[in-house]
Amino acid sequence: TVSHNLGFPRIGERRELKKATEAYWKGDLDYAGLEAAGAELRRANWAKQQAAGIDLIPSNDFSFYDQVLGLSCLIGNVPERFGWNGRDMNIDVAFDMARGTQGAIACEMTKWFDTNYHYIVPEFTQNTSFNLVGSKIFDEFAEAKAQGIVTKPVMVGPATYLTLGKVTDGSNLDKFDLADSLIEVYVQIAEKLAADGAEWLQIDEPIFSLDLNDAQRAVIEKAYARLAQVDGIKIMVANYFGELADNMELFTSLPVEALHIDAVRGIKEAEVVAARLDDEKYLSVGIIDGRNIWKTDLERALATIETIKGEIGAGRLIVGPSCSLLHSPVTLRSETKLDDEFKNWLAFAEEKLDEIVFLANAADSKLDKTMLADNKQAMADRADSARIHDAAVKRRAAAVADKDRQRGSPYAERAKKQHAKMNLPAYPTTTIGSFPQTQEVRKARAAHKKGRMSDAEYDAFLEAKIAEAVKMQEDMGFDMLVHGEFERNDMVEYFGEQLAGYAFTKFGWVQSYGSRYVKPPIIFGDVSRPEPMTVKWSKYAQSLTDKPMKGMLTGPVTMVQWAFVRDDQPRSETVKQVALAIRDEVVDLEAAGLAAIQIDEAAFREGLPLRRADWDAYLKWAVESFRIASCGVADDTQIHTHMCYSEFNDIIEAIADMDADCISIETSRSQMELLDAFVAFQYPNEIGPGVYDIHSPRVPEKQEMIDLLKKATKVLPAERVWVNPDCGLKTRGWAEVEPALRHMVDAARELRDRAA
Ligand code: THG
Ligand code: ZN
Repeated sequence: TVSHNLGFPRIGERRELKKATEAYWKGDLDYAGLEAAGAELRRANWAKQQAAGIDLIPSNDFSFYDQVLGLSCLIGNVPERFGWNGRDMNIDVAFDMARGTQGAIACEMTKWFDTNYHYIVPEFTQNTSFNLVGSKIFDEFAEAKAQGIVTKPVMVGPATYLTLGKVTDGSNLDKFDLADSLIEVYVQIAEKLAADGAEWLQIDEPIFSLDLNDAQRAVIEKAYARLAQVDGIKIMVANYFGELADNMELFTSLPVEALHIDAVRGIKEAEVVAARLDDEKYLSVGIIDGRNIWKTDLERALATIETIKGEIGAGRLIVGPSCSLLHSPVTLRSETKLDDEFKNWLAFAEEKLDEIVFLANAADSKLDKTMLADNKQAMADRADSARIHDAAVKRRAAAVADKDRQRGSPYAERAKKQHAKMNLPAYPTTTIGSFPQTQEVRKARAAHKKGRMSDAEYDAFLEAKIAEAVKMQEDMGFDMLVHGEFERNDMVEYFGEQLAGYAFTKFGWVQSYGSRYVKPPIIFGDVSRPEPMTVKWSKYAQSLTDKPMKGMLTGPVTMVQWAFVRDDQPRSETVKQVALAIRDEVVDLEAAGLAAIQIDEAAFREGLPLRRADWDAYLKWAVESFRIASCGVADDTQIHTHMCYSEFNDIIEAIADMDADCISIETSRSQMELLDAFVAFQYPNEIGPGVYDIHSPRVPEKQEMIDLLKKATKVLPAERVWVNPDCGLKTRGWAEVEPALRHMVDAARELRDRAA
């Protein structure tokens, strides 16, 4: 039995990758220094995996930015606007594509399947050709070999690559027609790796977890029939993030030496796949959860492994994680602040390696009895720990009834009361909530956290920041104000820290995109809100102005989507508990005099299951949870929500069902294209189509925003249109934000004047 890993986190135990790349971008570290930092991370990761006893150790799982971008560079797929010479590949080309240059806007980035990891979207045009111009995959193989390890190089597969990219030249190019030339480059890569001495090549095709069309199936069939002709290297095709479902037949008939399945999300199918496998193939059983942080129930996992071994024999059995460990934090060893009982329930990437090796050994009759006994004890401790179970929370969740998911009156009546109460003008102006998190703000938070700034000093600091923000918004002429969220770190971390049932790590970072990482909270138990979380700041902000202040909260789906979630109850149950906790906060904000409350659901679309068959069930509980969170208020309290860049067409009905009084969405990048769904559906409530693209440092002119608003009011009733930026402003600087917001408010005024 072979122990196997699909990928190891590349960020380092102490975010060394972030520090090196950001220093390189700033000019504080030269290229040699950057390469040295990368080489050290790779060396350490290979050494760790070797020491743990992993047989099949990955290479090319490292990247300074993103592995999909890395593939684009390997095969020379660089958009023309970057002025690349077509021959010499280096890391600066990748960084230009990821971050943009003076003359060329960055490539788009979007979520990697249903994770919080973002990849750089490949671009295809009628001029696209693929050539093997990079050497990273070979260099890293050689590097590991010099370290005494024959690794298994990893790359994203051709069908997945074509699926994830988009045609950008407006032509009618069918991107799947590029398959033939793309496949030939894969053949060259496989041949060269074979010549270099590689035994295995892992090709990731997670699109097997999606509903596939004929074009995708054709690419898969062609690609692996062709790659099967390459001698001297064994190919493993990996599916992860879901079941194979109706792709089972196609997957199991691939003419390759090994298949990897996600035996966590696809546990129901694992034995079926094993039974269908022909006598030649290896099966990699991804039974250790690469997406979560809980210890595996080793006894249960071993039972599955034994059954599969019974089907295929130990000689063809491979044991691994469900997916790359990229999505797990690096090591529990650093978490010296977590108490031992809790820590004993967890396994991060390093600890998962031990679980993999345990299972592979056990399958070969080398059972580590001590480890098994300890694991059983940990499972039992966690299952009936008093820290997990809160009878009051469970009772309350069970008692939720229709009336708790219903506002007092329909939107039309609520709107009248809200407008009478707040007396807003036409085209009311507001922002999404956060203002720039400046060095000053970050420094103060860090000083407070380290005890160098007292609670009183920190509170005074935050009050001063809020007062500045309120004054600035009043001066500019905003109609609905926000307090600016200076007290918050991450929008899920801040709330999680104040909720019962949540835990926090100190170093549990996971890459979100490029050098940006998040530290997802761990939801381990029944969730409740012991005390108000934001009321103090919102109430203070409201006390400074006669204009309506908007309370700012994160919605239940997003709170759970961006956390590590307990695996001992359905996700929907956890979301419901979080919804009730948020509801308590909403009701308290209303009582404190806030006339409007925004509940952000930035990750609502991201939580949508990968397969359509699962959508309805998700949307039902996702919408219900928003309604539980928001429906505790009177008709004249205005509920807002916000969703980040999303494909809304598929879910517009569900969005309307959420019944927020107003939704703000990203539309400016697409020149209002995303509004189409709202128009076609005749979205009944108020909408704030973002008119200012906050993802760019560019300051938009007043006239541009007037044009966008005119476009919007052509298709939406003017009396239901709000004026706001695309998204929160926390990642921007005041130098851009201030003029941009002035232009935005002026744009709204001009439209208002013209209408009058
Ligand atoms: N929070 C969480 N997930 C997210 C976002 C978020 N996923 C989608 C999107 N927003 C990703 N965007 C970002 C933007 C900035 C950062 C991370 C993800 C960021 N991180 C800091 C860093 O890496 O320096 C660390 C975090 C901090 O300082 O608080 O800036 O907003 N959960
Ligand atoms: Zn947003």
